[in-house]
Amino acid sequence: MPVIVLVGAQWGDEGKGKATDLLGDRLDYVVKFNGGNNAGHTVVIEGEKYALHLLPSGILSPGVTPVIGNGVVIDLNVLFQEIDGLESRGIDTSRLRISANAHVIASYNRSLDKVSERYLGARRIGTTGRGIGPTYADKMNRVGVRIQDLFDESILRQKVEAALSFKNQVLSKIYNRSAVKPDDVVNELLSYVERLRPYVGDTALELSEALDEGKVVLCEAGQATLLDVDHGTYPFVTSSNATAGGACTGSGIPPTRIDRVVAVLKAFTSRVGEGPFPTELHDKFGDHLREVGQEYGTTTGRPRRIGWLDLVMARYAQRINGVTDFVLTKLDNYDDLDEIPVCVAYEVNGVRHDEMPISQSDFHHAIPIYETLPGWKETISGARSFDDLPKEAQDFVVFVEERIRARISVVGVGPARDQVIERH
Ligand code: 2SA
Ligand code: GDP
Ligand code: MG
Repeated sequence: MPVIVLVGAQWGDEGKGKATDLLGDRLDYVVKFNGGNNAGHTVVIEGEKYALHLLPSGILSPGVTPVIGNGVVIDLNVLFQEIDGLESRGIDTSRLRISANAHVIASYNRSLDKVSERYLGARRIGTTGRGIGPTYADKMNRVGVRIQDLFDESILRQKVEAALSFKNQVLSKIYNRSAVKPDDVVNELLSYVERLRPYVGDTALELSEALDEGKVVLCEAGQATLLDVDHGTYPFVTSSNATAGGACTGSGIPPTRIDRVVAVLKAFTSRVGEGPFPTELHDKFGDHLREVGQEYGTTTGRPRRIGWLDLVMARYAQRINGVTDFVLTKLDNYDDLDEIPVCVAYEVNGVRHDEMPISQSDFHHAIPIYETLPGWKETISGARSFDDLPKEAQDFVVFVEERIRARISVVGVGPARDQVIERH
């Protein structure tokens, strides 16, 4: 009954899409359990680049059934654009399954995301503007619209009217926007129903039956540990649970069925949006890593903020997710550096912290304590075994592994599917 959960160990964009793709031929199901089209995974297969947002990365592996779980929020326009885009490139998307309990991102929630960011001004979160936060807020407020509601027009109308009765006050009185007409929202959502119908089902039941038959399921997180609404750098987080626990609530798979948790750790750190970032670089090294790593948002194209690898954060990710294996990505992006600083602890108000400080203010003021490792100054993208790596690169991997409480079982040395080293 193997269930593997795959999470990001930092602030996202660690290379989760590629890690999922790598496991593809050993999987039967790939389940997306949180977030929505705020996510962006880039996968390169045979020189072809695929940017996925809403669809699970497993959609690219022919033998895999991709599932959008109940914990996901769905923008239906984006869903069908993504399906059409893949179909036009010869990728079969007919296996897709969508939970009837997943929530729908209505147009008014996209508007609210954008206007609330504008009104927050300097206190903004730096969201992707996709309506993620307001849609999860509706879910918790119990005024959300679920996929199943689309199949009963009168229920759908009641739900949209209930949601808008309050929101239209906010939109018009606070944000000075014109009120949204319930009919317009209902008609837009109903226009997707017939295309949606074949994909929708009780995915929790389907997954349970698949596991009883011995199938292998991967639950793939969107965003990452430090963006988790409970365990991340709140309020500079997304609005869902991106850590391993979210895999259960967001898919209906019980905790007792999970036996591996794989975390993807990038060899340096990136972040998009606002919020604290102790190892952030504002110098030529940051610019260099952004360029060699092509660190620009897959969804919004925003330049990502860049910093050195932070092992305090990686240890935290190990603990919060119960990580059994790490995938270390983008080691090749260090090829040109003479030396590589790695953050091993923080200093806050003169006190050393080996664990994440409990208070956000302390985290804001954390000063990294670095150990500096020698670079290897050669191209490693052709390495396919650990022994192919130069001694300094091997030492870097071992140094990291000794400080993160779990083995590094895969090392990424380039964006392509085969540019990896499997270690154990
Ligand atoms: P939101 O839109 O409410 O989820 O934004 C809240 C915070 O979560 C961050 N966030 C992300 N961080 C990194 N990558 C993400 N996905 C895209 C990508 C980002 C892009 O893979 O490149 O294209 O800009 C992602 N999604 C959400 C966000 O920056 C806020 O800090
Ligand atoms: P995700 O959101 O975690 O799936 O990551 P993104 O796709 O947003 O960003 C990761 C980027 O790194 C993608 O463009 C990948 O093709 C690329 N990538 C993944 N692993 C490696 C690696 O080991 N080396 C290099 N150079 N690029 C990688
Ligand atoms: Mg991404």
